[in-house]
Amino acid sequence: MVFFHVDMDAFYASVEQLDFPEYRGKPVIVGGLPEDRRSVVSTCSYEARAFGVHSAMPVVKAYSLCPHGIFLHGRMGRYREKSREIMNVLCDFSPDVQQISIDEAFIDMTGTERLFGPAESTARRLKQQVKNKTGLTISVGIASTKYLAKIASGMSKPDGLHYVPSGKETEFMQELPLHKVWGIGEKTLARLNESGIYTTKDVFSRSEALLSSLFGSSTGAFLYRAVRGLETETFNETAKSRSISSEETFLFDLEDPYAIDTELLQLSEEVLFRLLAEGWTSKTVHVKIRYEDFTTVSIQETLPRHIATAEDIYERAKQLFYRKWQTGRGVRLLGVGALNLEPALTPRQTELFDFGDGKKQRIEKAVLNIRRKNPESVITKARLLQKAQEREKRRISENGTDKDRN
Ligand code: TTP
Ligand code: MG
Repeated sequence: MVFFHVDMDAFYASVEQLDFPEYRGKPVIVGGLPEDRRSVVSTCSYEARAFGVHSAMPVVKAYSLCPHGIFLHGRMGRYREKSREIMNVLCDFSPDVQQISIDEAFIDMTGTERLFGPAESTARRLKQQVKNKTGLTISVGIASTKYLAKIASGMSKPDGLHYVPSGKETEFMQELPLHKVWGIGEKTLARLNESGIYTTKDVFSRSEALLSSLFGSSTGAFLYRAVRGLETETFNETAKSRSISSEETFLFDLEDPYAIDTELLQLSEEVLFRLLAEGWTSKTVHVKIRYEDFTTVSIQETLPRHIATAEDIYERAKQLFYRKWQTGRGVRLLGVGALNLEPALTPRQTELFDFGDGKKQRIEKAVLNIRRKNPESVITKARLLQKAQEREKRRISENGTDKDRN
């Protein structure tokens, strides 16, 4: 197996530097203005990282470290647009692209060598194409498992390329500092240290039984496999909780139903995009709401028939949202997901066509294909624009303005 993991460099900040040449070569900090008291840094350019600024740091702290930095609110729509452009380029290299966040994806490159040549030179070409077509740089990790590819892409950021040759997996892991082992967070790291384990070699020398007795069977098994460079359960099809979701934290809390609906539509589109791309279907839609004070609630519903279109997810998500939402309360994060995934194209899915959704679904698929070839933003925008117009019409007729005019 050959996997690429692709991760954009300082993604939001790089998009700002791309769109505003005057920011290039300067410390750019995205997340909020110094006077926004409670904002946190989403990300910052590598120039700002030199001052110790990093993601999730309060903007106020970033300002004290880097007072001459360029502080910006984010432009999520634009980042999504660039994200899609990048994913389109990746889709030219393999039919099997699994996007896992706004700025990263796995590409299954197994068996493409005959077509493209050795993995490393293909990765170089991929980097060049992303640069040419989107103006942005990426870092690529190449390895025999997704897990290792993910770690490898972080090895020589920015604009990096790191290859873990087949057969060298264990060696690679054993040279990795423990805190760079993906999946070991601060808590696990502290507990490992308490048990006298400081390096990946220390983990390697412990038996799975011992690791399991110390950390529980799932963490134990994870550690045992991770340091051997074996595929962990993280991205395995079998262990996948079989759900696909998209969520978004907002720079400003949303209170306006129109803004909320627009976000729900975008999230629904992302979920459908991934369902189609990965060949899944589902009957269960899930909505997550995080309020301004971080309380988080969720609601889900299973309907008798499968999701067929983005509108389908959107309509269901909207219903769920308004059933759960405490009207008027500021929404900090929204998530939409499809749960209990089933492989698409099972005989059951033919029922879709009985509900007259076949055409819609074919359109979605066509849109998906167009998106893969062209910047899809145009289509998304057209739909969101149409929504805006519909809403405007509704508003006018609700207010009776039409009649008043006549
Ligand atoms: P990352 O890939 O973690 O960070 P990055 O692309 O900015 O920098 P690099 O990969 O070169 O280290 O996250 C991708 C984007 O996600 C990032 O540009 C902004 C957003 N993000 C947040 O909004 N909050 C966060 O805490 C993190 C980590 C990322
Ligand atoms: Mg990144």
